[in-house]
Amino acid sequence: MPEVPEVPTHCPYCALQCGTRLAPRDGGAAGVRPSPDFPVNQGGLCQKGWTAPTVLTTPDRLTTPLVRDAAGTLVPTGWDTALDLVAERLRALRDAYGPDAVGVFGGGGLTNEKAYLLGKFARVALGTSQIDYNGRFCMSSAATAGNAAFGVDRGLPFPVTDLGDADVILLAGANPADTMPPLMRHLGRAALVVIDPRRTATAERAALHLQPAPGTDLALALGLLHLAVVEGLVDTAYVAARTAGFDAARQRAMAWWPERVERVTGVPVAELREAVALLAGAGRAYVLTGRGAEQHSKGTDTAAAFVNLALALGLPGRPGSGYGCLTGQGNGQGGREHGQKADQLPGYRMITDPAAREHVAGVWGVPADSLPGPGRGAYELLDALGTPDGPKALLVFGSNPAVSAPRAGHVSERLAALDLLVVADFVPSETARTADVVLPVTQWAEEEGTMTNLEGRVLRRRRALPPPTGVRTDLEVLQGLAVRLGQPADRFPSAPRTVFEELRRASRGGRADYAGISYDRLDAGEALHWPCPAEEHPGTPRLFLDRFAHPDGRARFAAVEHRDAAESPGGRFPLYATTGRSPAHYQSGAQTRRVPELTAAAPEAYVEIHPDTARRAGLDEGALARISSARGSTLARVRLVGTLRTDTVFLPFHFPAEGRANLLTSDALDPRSGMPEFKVCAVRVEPCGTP
Ligand SMILES: Nc1nc2c(c(=O)[nH]1)N[C@H]1C(S)=C(S)[C@@H](COP(=O)(O)OP(=O)(O)OC[C@H]3O[C@@H](n4cnc5c(=O)[nH]c(N)nc54)[C@H](O)[C@@H]3O)O[C@H]1N2
Ligand SMILES: Nc1nc2c(c(=O)[nH]1)N[C@H]1C(S)=C(S)[C@@H](COP(=O)(O)OP(=O)(O)OC[C@H]3O[C@@H](n4cnc5c(=O)[nH]c(N)nc54)[C@H](O)[C@@H]3O)O[C@H]1N2
Ligand code: SF4
Ligand SMILES: [Mo]
Repeated sequence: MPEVPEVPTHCPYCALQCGTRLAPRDGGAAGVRPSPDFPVNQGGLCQKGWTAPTVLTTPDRLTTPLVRDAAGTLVPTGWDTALDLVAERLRALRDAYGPDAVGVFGGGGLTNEKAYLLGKFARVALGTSQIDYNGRFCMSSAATAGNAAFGVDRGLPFPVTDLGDADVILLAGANPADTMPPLMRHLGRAALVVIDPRRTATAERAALHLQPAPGTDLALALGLLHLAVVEGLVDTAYVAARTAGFDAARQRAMAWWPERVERVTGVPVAELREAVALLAGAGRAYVLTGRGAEQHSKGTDTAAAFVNLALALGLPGRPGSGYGCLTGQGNGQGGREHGQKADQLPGYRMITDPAAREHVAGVWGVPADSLPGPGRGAYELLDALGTPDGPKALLVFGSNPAVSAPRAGHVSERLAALDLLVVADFVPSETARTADVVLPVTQWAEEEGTMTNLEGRVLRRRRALPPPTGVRTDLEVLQGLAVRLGQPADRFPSAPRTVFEELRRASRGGRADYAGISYDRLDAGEALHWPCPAEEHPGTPRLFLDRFAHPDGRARFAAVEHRDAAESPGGRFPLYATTGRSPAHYQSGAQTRRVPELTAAAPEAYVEIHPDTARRAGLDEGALARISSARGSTLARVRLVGTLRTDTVFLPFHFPAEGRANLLTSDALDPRSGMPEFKVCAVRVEPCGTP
């Protein structure tokens, strides 16, 4: 039998976008192996990447549209029937209540082409302002802080391979040993300073582990800046030449003397001093943040406080040093550039900017004043569903909010209150199962497109296999709906290459400029990081070497102040709960819970708890615990962890039904970014069965 050639592509999951080679096999399933030559993973893959092809042939793969019948059952139907029905009901709702009666919820896993066309579909075909996406739950705090400080938001303004030469790397609330395992090969040389309430696999490898109480990083970062100032470690020449606003930021930090920081965070003064000495003493140093520092009602200010520290030490834009945040989802970077955000148009343009509206409307061939204004952020959008002023219909592409949204019990009620819920997915996710119409779409290995990884590098996703019969691409679905809503078909092309060509024009001159990037250049093997304004331009692997993106070229310090989390432990809820990830599962688990190897590694919801805390609650290893907050309660299997703080429990959010960690989390939001407080709430823990 002739050998089928392997197809070079990338893992479907996280923002590392590890390079892979996919070997098509009989029956549609495929074997995968790491590309030996992709610099980001250098031959490594995590267990999720190795097993990703399993989801392509999962037994419950969606292969036909489903429509809920009068008896409440989802029944198979044809594409024309399903799309006609959706378009007809959307039109009726729009006629009755206006265009904002229809909402759209996107995702950071969508390709650039899908994210772009989804934003255009909302603004042009539906005319709604009510579009946002799950990246609001992920990168919004870091993005807001990055835009304010540097004038542009690219998670890592340098290639990940630069980290390999660092002497010291501070990781604030990131656990890449579990969340991006192949990244660890670039962190092997550096001394790591890890800030995490848990002694994670990453913290195990650290030179210094600071273990603050959840929600106190802002005080910690202010304290580190304080020490840098009083110990004369500030790079005054850099601060004078390249920044603005230092004095106001320094004044705030002066109130955070080390003993006060120890009192608030629980981190001993000696460790604070050691952290600053390590960072300031390094020739090449990086400050990186993850969701642990950012997913708070003060996440933007916290990220800004870590930026302040990096600026004071002269790191951003210095060769071999820098500041960055580790973007999470596969296309978490590109997904926040092309217009699926409530306040944004393609090219990272703002929807309130008249010049941006003119430019994008010109590319779209519509009048600028026909474009709606900014809509609601992701949580506010979900919270408004089915209310008198809120959307009556929601279209979901690439998210599973019934599991992953904060205060998920309430969000599930809002979803149920809709007149029409439409979900495009390839598996019956928990959200899809509650929908009125389910549209079955292709997966990564069955479609073409581009993704932008955590270092701003644009990558090609390639089709290696035919999709199952009956399945359409997201782009085909959007085109089918747009045409039924009265749009010309060529305004909503379904060929990814055509969509990308339009995206290039729409992004031209914007903050995230893709004008010079083409499928041909990418297919020829060029490494292209945006901005790339022209065909002859080599792309920009390293930003800020000469200037920051503000008009005066200077980075901005932010004068930020610590504040408490929305909820503190006490009374009926004496413990902190924090949430995050386990190595075996991805996000809401919709994909990875369908992979037997991964389910064997982590079969059910669990809670990490200190043995002393467990004993006081009457819980042993392996017992089923009920964890309760003011919102609701979750059931999870006890894992005793002797290195955890005694005042804190940890739950992963990958599990469905009564195992959802988000039944506990609150609706507190960051006022600047709309980021939910996933990382802090107050809980009680008790044996399951206790009334
Ligand atoms: N296995 C796996 N990998 C993934 C994903 C996945 O779902 N599973 N998702 C991808 C995505 S979208 C993302 S966003 C990234 C996220 O990657 P990370 O940011 O590394 O992941 P998290 O586990 O959410 O949070 C990191 C750490 O923050 C700590 N933490 C909790 N509260 C606090 C706090 O108040 N302060 C500090 N300093 N730390 C705190 C947690 O203990 C946790 O170890 O991972 C990506 N990779
Ligand atoms: N408690 C707590 N909650 C959290 C977090 C936390 O740390 N703690 N982290 C938050 C973060 S950082 C994130 S990123 C969110 C993520 O949470 P979700 O938004 O729920 O992300 P996924 O589970 O990846 O959901 C993606 C869904 O879309 C489908 N899908 C994947 N690719 C495509 C595609 O190309 N097209 C279509 N149509 N469908 C597709 C998948 O099958 C899956 O059902 O969760 C947030 N929720
Ligand atoms: S680290 Fe991320 S991109 Fe790499 S194999 Fe694992 S999930 Fe895939
Ligand atoms: Mo994320």
